[in-house]
Amino acid sequence: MKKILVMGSAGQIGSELVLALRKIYGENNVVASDIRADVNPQLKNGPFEVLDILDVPKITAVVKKYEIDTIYNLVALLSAVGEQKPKLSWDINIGGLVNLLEIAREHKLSLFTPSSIGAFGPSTPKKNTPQNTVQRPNTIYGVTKVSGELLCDYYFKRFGVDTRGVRYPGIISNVTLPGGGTTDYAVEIYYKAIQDKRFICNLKAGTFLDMMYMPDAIKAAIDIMEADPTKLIHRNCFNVAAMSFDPEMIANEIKKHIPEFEMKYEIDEIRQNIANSWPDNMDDSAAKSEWNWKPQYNLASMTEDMLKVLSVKLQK
Ligand code: VAH
Repeated sequence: MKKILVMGSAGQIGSELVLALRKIYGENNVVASDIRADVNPQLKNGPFEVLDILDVPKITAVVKKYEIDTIYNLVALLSAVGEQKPKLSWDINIGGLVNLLEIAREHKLSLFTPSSIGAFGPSTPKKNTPQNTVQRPNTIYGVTKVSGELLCDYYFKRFGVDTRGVRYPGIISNVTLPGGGTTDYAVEIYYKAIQDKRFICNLKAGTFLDMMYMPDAIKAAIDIMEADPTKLIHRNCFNVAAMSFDPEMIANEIKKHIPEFEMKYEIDEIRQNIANSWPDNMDDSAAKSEWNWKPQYNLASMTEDMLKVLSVKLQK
C-alpha cells in the first residue's frame, strides 16, 4: 500500500486531498503536514507533522519515519499574493520544489506537483490552449510554475525521478477558502450569494477562465499518480479542464437558485491584468488520451452542489 506525505495540507487543495487519499489508501498511510500546527482537526485523524518545505532535514526525517514512497506537493504562494512577494514566491514555490525533488531523487519517491493555467502568458493562444505551446507568463507565480514543470521534467529525464503534475484551472471548493489567487472570486461569490444575496466582483464581465470543481481536481491528482507511467508523454504538465466561464455566467447560474441575487463590479486591476494574461480555455485532449482524464462537474452541477453544501455550512 502507498505511504503518502502531503505537503501543504491546510491549503485549499491539500485539505481535501488528504481526506480523499485517506479514504483510498487508509488513514495511517497518509501523513498530512503543514507549516502551521493550528490546522483543521480532521487532518489530525491520521498522522500529522508540522513541516516547513524549506527544512530538508525535518522532511527527510518524516520520510524515513513513515517510510514514505509518494509526496504530493501542494505548497505554493498563488498568483495575486505572489505579485506582492516575488522573492518569497520563488523561495517557496521553487526552493521548496527543489528540496522535494532532491529528497525524491535520494529516497526514490514519486512526486506530484501541480502546475497551473498561470504557466501561460499573454502570447499564449487563449482559446483551446494547446498542450504544447508558448509559455511566457508575466507573473512570478507563472514563472515558478513554468520553471517547476521544467525542473520536474529534468529530474525525471536526468535521474529517473517519478515526477507527475497537471496544469490546474481555478479551483472552486466549499471546504477551505483559497488564499491570494486571481480566481478566488469564483469561490467567494457562492458564500456572498447565500450570506448577502449580493456580490462585488473584482474581475470584469467577459473575463473567461478555465475553472474546476474540487472533486474533479482531487480526482485528477489521484488518477495521474495511479496512471500507467509508460503511457505518460506530458508527465508533468497535463492541461486538465472542466468548464470555462466569466463572472456573468456564474452569476446567472446562481440566480437560477437565488433569483434575488445581485452582482456589481469593483475591478481589482492586479487580478484583472493577471486574468487577462491567462487562457480562456485549455485543450485537455492529452490528459484524456494518456490517462483517461474525465471531469464529472460542469457549471450547473457545481453551482447546485456548492449552494446546497454552503447553505448548511453557513446555516442559511
Ligand atoms: C490563482 N487559484 O488564482 C490560483 C490558480 C489558476 C489559478 O493557480 O492563483
